[in-house]
Amino acid sequence: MIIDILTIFPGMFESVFSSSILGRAREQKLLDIRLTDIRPFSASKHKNTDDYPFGGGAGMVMMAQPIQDAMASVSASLPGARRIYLGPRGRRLTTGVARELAAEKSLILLCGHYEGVDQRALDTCVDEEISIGDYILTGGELAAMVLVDCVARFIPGVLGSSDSPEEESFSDGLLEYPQYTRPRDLNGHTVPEVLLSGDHSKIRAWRRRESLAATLRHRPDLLESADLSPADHKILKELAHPCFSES
Ligand code: 4G4
Repeated sequence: MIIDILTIFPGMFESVFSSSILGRAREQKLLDIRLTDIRPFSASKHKNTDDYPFGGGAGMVMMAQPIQDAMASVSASLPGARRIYLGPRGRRLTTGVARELAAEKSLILLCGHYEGVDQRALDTCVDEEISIGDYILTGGELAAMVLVDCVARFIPGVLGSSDSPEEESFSDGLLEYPQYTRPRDLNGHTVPEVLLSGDHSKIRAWRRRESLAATLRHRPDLLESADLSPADHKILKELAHPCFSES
């Protein structure tokens, strides 16, 4: 997959995209991340990318011209790419959206700054707006990094073959069960016995119960759309009314 990011701060992305799983995915050519600096596309003498808002008010607005020209240049090399603007008005980024975007051959991400982007650039250069959550950032760059990280996990081969994105939190709509590694005893804090038992069906059942318990406790709203079996519903009933369950 090719992702081209249009930004006035290309330097912000270096370490995030070179580390860990994203760095490996790029080395393996599973992911080609390109950074396009918008500033050189400015037609103004001093390569400005922002200007005062018509109608007055505080702050600056990103000019349409540099964005339109940068987008035209990048689009020419990536015909058919989905052009996404990261902004607080957008459709919320979820696991489902990430899975959908991971199926694309290429994406172009536009990062806004200041008070936002001249509406005419958005009208002519962008297919959709996506938001990573209900809060305001100083720029779209961090949102673009979050989107790339989240989407990359669904590109086949990016996670090791034994590690599936579909086994993580949210893919069945539940929160993750607790994880432990060595030592077995950390200053008296021990690992749950069942995980040392070697009984894999018992371990699976314990983990499912822990996922259900964590979801009920921390995000009960998720249970409404979660993928639940009759056995799961029985466990949830026990968890909600502990005094009625055996043992
Ligand atoms: C668009 C309009 C994304 C983009 C205004 C970007 C939050 C998100 C920006 C701005 C962003 C999000 C500078 C306010 C850049 N903030 N929730 N900031 N601002 O995905």
